[in-house]
Amino acid sequence: MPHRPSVRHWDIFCTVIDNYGDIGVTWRLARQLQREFGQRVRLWVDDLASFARLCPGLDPECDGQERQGITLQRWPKTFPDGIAAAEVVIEAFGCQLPDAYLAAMAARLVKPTWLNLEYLSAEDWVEGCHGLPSPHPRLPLTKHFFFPGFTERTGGLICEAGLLAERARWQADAAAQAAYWSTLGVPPQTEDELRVSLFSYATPAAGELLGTWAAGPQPVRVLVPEGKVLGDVAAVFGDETLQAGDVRQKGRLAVHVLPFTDQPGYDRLLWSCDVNIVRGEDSFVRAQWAARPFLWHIYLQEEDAHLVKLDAFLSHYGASLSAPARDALIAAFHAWNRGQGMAAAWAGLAPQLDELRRHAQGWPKQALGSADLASRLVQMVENTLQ
Ligand code: TRH
Repeated sequence: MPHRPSVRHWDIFCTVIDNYGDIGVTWRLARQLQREFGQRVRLWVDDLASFARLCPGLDPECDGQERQGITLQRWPKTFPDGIAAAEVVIEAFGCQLPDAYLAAMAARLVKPTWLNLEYLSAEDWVEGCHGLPSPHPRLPLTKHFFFPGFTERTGGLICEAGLLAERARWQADAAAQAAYWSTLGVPPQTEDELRVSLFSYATPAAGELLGTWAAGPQPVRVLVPEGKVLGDVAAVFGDETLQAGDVRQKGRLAVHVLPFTDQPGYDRLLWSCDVNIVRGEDSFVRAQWAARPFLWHIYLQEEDAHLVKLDAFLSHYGASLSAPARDALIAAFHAWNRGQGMAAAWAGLAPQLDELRRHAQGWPKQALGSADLASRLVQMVENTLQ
């Protein structure tokens, strides 16, 4: 029988820099810690309006509220005095904890386990940095780095218990998928149609690929959740803008703009498409759990650091592919992230989709390894806080 961890109070701090990745990851993790490990979690967020997009029902005007078993707390510019520190403190993605809260941590008899949850990377150096301590210069506190990753010597990847089985059931259930498409106002998939979800940053690669599909031999239906790429999609049809509910057709291409949903809703979209185009960190991981071929629009970093990160992932993901499939995948990831060359890249990728589909099915178990991120995190906390 698996060991049940002690119930502890956790405070997770998250600043919304831009987009939804930081809040997407912390909200997902908070829910998993509560549901699967019985932990008591309070999530501090500086931008509740952004958070409300992926947590319907959240009131952005309300400073403190309970949603799905998690206490959601506005993280105000001036942090209130008198807040007691939790036993476990997660500082997400290097956000700076408020001084008043650090003082509360230092005042605890048993100092909290303090972790900096870092961004996901498949780069080799992550293994050497995962778990490293960083003592506070003044206070009797030590922060440890927690690096998500794709190997046993990292913090692993966020994946809820039972998710892969639930996804497999969904993908085997044609009736559930038909009902799903119908609620979105999307027609049933015809036998020869390719169905693609598109959630990327703005890029000319999107227009180029959609144009290729419009002029191509196969019907392609693209589902686009409202977001940054809509301008590029609109331009393909000569429109200024598009919004949720809009449907456009050009040649063999049909495009449906979908409303932004909650995270389980987005998972269903990924599970229901043949190919997914994703971005950032969290949707990138969810596309892998969807077990379908995907393209990753990586978040841009200074000095092209993101390209190193992109290639590190490709070398893991592509390791067991045949040379033609690997080359085609690398060319397509690069073209998308360069913002050009998608027509040629797609011509190379399309004949490899069967192999990529088979590969995508085996990948989740390999990527997860012995344990998911929340399990590794709880174990690390158990090891430090007896
Ligand atoms: O929004 P992002 O671009 O976030 C990025 C990255 O995390 C990046 O690494 C970080 O530095 C930057 O933010 C600040 O992409 P990401 O990570 O995929 O997050 C999107 C979240 O939105 C994810 O949790 C899935 C969720 N989502 C929904 O809940 N509903 C939807 O309809 C869609 C399309 C997404």
